[in-house]
Amino acid sequence: MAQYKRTLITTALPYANGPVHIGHLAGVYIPADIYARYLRMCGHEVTLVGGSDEHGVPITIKAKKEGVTPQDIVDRYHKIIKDSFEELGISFDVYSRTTSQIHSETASEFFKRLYDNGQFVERTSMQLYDEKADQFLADRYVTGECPHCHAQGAYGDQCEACGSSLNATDLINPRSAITGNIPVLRETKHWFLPLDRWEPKLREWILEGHKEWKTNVYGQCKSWLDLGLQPRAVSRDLDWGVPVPVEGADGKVLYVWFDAPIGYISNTKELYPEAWEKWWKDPETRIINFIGKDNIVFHCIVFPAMLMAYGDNYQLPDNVPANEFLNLEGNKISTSRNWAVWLHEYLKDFPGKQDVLRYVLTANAPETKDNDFTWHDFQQRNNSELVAIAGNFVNRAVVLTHKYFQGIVPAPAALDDIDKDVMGQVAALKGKIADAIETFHFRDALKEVMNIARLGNKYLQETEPWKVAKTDMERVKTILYVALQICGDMAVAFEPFMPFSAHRLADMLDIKKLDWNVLGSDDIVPAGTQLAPASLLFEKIEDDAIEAQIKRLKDTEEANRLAAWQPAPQKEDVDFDTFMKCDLRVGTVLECERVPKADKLLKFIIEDGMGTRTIVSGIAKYYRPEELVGKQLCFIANLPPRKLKGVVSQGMILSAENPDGTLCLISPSGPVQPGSQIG
Ligand code: B3M
Ligand code: ZN
Repeated sequence: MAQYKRTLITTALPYANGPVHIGHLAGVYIPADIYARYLRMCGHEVTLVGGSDEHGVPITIKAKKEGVTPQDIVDRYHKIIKDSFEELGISFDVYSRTTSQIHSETASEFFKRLYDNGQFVERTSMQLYDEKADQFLADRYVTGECPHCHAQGAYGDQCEACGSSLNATDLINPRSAITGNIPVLRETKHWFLPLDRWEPKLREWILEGHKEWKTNVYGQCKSWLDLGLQPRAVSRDLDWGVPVPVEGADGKVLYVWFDAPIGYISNTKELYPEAWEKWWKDPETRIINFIGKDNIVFHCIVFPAMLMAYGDNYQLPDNVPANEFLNLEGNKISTSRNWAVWLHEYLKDFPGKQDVLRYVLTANAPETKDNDFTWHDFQQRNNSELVAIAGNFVNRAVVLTHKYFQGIVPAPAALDDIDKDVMGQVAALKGKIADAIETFHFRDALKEVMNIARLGNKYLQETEPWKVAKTDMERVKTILYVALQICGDMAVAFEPFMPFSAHRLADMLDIKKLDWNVLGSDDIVPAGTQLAPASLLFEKIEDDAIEAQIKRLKDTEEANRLAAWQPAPQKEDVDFDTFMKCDLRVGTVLECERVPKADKLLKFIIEDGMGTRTIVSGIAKYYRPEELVGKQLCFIANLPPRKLKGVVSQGMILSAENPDGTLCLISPSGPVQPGSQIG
């Protein structure tokens, strides 16, 4: 890093068509924030850039569904996203939006320059068109069968089942997402960025120049490059986006993936109207893009090709540490299916517990493979790691200092081996943590941070100041002095990961500034410092809070199941004679009772016109026996008798099953003579 003067850190711009969830946080925003905070603490010049991606088809679809304008949608979600990031402590220097004027000017100018310099090819092609809606169907406006994995419901730009990126015209049996109509093909003109022209340069830059990139990133780039790059359309027929700034482009806007990465530039401009260029065009600036794995190709191939095509000394990213995905309780996180832990809701449900979420999502970050978030793991990590290890150590050190020395940090006598040893071990962790952060291994880094607290606990366990206090107060002074230095180390090392707790701890220890360079030095909390009263850094999370979250997910699952319910497909045809063999009749319930030891079964005695018969039916969960006596029901009379839990059933009562699995008995709509046939 030494050869760089400054680092520009960008974070993928979340679409403003919904709030952000834990998958976004674990994949992009928390790692980026850790990295930015760490570099700042080291005294490095850093800018952390973010913003909402407010263009693209999903936003217009949502607006249509709700009967509002796309601007209403993005205004709503931009605010939720921005506020919740802030509350979580993501330390953006700027968080802006792609509907800002500075962005549309910047994106427009970018396009215009490429256009003027002959960097595009113009192509007329056939695109899907919805005649009823009277518009072209770009990207997510079409769904259909994926040509690769044959999943249904693939989008016109991507199949979520197999992850392949698609052109709308690749879909098998395409349907308009607006009207459900079968689209037709219509001619339209678009501008394409000929990625093939940049392929040799991209190959060299990535495959030769960036072997140090994460294997998932490098590997994805390599397979794209090995397949051969094709020109990519950078415009769309849509009325939401940055208008294409050339003659004859009415009704066309820049493709969202063309304008969104330019958002990194416009946001930097907004932050530094005068000085922005040094963050983009000075080779002494290092650019790092934090993204999720589905954005790799756009950041490693398309955007760099755009920057190369623009020229003017724009710098390419130095690293693109993309993460894999985080799942939730074993299932893929999904905005449309509401299968997510939404940040703004978490902040409401767990006030003051920002650091717990930051901790759990880092400890379990999907850095090398997809990972799973579960509420039980969340609770467990809070209770047995944050509370039991970190909180407990700090509390013991501070409480004992208050007990024996009125909260004034004692001056140590000469250090024993055990004291030097623990301080040496903490100092050694500093290098490990720094290395891990600088190579984007935030999970490992956090593990080492927690090891500082583990060392502290072990040290107190071994030195037992509460026992020594009975015989040797001088020794207690040294022990608590050392323990408080370790608390100070924790405050420093916590800052990038858990800034709220770090600052609370720093306040408790009266540390004015959290500076990475003092980590592991031996006088972070000087003797004579007056400590604030001990306060708990972390609190236990009780079962009921966790159960409430799990219940919410179960309710979501149920709601999704109901929403997805479809009648069973019609059975094969039967001929009339076969149907007529089935003897369906009406009967009157004379008696009804539960079948012992079978919680589902009711036993009916039915008057069937010819006498009485016994029928056993599995509907006990939905009816009380006494409410059925006297009712008329329909049954099949000519099934062979069957023994159920020791009772012989002479037929089957007809019922229908609702989507939620509840059963409903079928009765005639008026009185019918028992034994009458149905047909
Ligand atoms: N909005 C896609 C996404 O949220 C997109 C990222 C843009 S980064 C320039 O996955
Ligand atoms: Zn597929």
